[in-house]
Amino acid sequence: MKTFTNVKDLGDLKTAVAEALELKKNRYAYKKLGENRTLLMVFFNSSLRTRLSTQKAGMNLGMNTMVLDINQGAWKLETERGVIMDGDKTEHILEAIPVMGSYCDIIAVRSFAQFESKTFDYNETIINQFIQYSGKPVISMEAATGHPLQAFADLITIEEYKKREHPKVVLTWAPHPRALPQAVPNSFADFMNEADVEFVITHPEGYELDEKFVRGARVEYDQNKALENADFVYAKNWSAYADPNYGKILSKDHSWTVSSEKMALTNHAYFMHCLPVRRNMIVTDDVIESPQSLVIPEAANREISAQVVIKRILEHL
Ligand code: AN0
Ligand code: CP
Repeated sequence: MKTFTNVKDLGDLKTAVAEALELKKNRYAYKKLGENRTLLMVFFNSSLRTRLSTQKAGMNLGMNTMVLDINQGAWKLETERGVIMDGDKTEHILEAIPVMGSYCDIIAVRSFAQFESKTFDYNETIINQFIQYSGKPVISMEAATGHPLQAFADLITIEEYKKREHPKVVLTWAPHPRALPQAVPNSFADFMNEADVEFVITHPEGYELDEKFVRGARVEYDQNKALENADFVYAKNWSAYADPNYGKILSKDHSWTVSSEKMALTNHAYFMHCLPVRRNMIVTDDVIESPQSLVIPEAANREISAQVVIKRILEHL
C-alpha cells in the first residue's frame, strides 16, 4: 500500500477485517517492523481520537512518531499556486510538503473541507498535494471528502457486534449547530457499499450525498421507516453537498435526533457515532449511555484500523 485515502486502497475488505481482528489479539506482534521508521502526523484541524489512536498504532509497530499542528506553532501556509503572498501566509505548502516529507517515512494528514470552493474540496487539493510532493506514502486522517480510518474502524466494530449475517445498517443524518463536512458519511457509505450488509441512508431532502459514494444505495427520506428492523444505527450530521447549497445548514430539525423512541423502532439496534458528538442534538443522553451504545469500542478500534494501514505501508517500504 502506497497511499490510504479510500476503501479501494485496502483491497479485499474481508481480508482487511480479518487482519484487523488478528492484530487486535496481539497488537505488539510487529514491533520490529517500524524500527527506525518515523511517522509524521500533520494536523490542519483539531482531533482527539485520530491524534491519539494513529500515534498509538505507530508506536505499537515500533515507529517513532512526530505531530505537527499547522495552526498552532507552524507557519501559516498558502495552499494555492500563483497567489502573491502579501497577506498573513508566511510559507507556501509547495515548500512545506517536501520539507516535511524529508523528515519521515510515512506522512499522515488531517485536512477538512474548507467550504470555500466545492471544486477545491472535492478535488482533494490538499491531500493530493501531499501525495504528489512529499515523496512519501500518505495516510488520510480525514481529508476533505473522506475519513477512511474511521469507516474502517466502524466496519471492524460492526463485524465484532453483528448478531446475524447481512445486518441492516442505517446511516442517519441528525441535527448539529455548525456546518460539518460530508467526509464521515461519504466514507461510511463507501465502506458499507462494499461490505456484506443491507445499507440504508436516511436524511432530510436537500442533504443528498455525492453519488460517487452513495453508489445507488437505498435512500429513504422517512427516518422512522428507514429505522425499521435496523441492527445498527449510525448517526452523523453533515452539511449540504448539492448545489447551490454546498456547505450550508438546511435544517436543525430536532425530530431527527436519535432518541430512545427512535431506537424502539429498530431491531434492538446498536448505536454508533464517530465522535465527537453533541448530546441532545445528534443523540439523547439515554441512548448514548445505553448498553446498546458502541461509541467507546468504536473509538478504540481506531487504533486497530490505523495499525493495519500503517503495517501494510511499512511492509512495502
Ligand atoms: C468533524 C466532522 O464532522 O468531519 C470530525 C469528525 C471525526 N466533526 C466536527 O468537526 C465536530
Ligand atoms: N472520530 C474522529 O476522527 O475523532 P477526532 O476528530 O477526535 O480525531
